Amino acid sequence: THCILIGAPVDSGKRRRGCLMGPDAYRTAGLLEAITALGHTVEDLGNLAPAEASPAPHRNAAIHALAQNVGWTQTLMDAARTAAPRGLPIFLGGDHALALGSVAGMAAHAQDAGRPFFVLWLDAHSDIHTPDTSDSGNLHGTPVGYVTGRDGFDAFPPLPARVDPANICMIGLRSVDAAEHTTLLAMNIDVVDMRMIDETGIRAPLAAFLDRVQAADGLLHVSLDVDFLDPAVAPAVGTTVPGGATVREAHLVMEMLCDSGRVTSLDLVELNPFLDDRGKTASLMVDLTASLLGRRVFDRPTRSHA
Ligand code: DIR
Ligand code: MN
Ligand code: MN
Ligand code: MN
Repeated sequence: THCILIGAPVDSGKRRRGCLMGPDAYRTAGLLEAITALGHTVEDLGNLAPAEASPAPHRNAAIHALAQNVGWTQTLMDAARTAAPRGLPIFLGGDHALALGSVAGMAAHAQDAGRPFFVLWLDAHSDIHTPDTSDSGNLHGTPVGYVTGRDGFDAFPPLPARVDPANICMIGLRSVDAAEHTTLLAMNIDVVDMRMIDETGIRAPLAAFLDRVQAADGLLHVSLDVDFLDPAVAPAVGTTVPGGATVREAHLVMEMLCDSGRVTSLDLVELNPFLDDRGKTASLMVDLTASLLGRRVFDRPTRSHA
């Protein structure tokens, strides 16, 4: 696999600062070396900067840094579309607002390629707000709302391709706002909360989703929010929520994704190195990326997740 690293130091999706240091923390933690050691080639596009944008103020006065988020969305949508035909883009965040651009761009790529497009959202949060439903005004809570074509994103670039809510699976949920709850049920999105993981294990719901991707011969984008993980093992995130995925659960997800052979793009988001403990969160995210790209202790007898 040819991996294309796209530095996206987006720090405009929420008020607490520090995610702009994320891309360099991943490089410092050895991401390029880990990818190369697995036999892949890697190309680092460096850190991008947001396009200029000057949208009118949004009617929700709480919205934070609208112009920067609009600019980043354009930049990253274009970067995704350009990179995807050449390899596997890995978006080094940066906060989750980067996914307005990365996911929209990958969806456009899938449409160009005539392939169904699926999204796996690994997060404590469902991020399906619109600028109108967001109480916090933090646009990192809106990428799924944007890519599924919800109303209220007039300030943003028009969506080149809408993501079908039936093709989205969210795993790790444990902080869902009331307005999001209603929307998730109405849109019939596949939601796997922590209770379900406790009851069935993380393997069963992921295997069912991957079977659907396989049956459709789809392209799969994975969006990994640091707060998917338990804050005890991944403290470097502004929005910690107790009771997250364990190190082992997260590795199993990545190993199953690798076995599926379906992943065509990846976001690594919400790492705030300012809050890290001697780089442990950055290092864990690099190790998880390595599992996704083929690192394993021993091969399994078959490479199927079924
Ligand atoms: C939260 C989003 N529901 C909000 N929080 C996130 O502000 O609307 N944290 N995405 O990572
Ligand atoms: Mn998120
Ligand atoms: Mn989150
Ligand atoms: Mn909220």
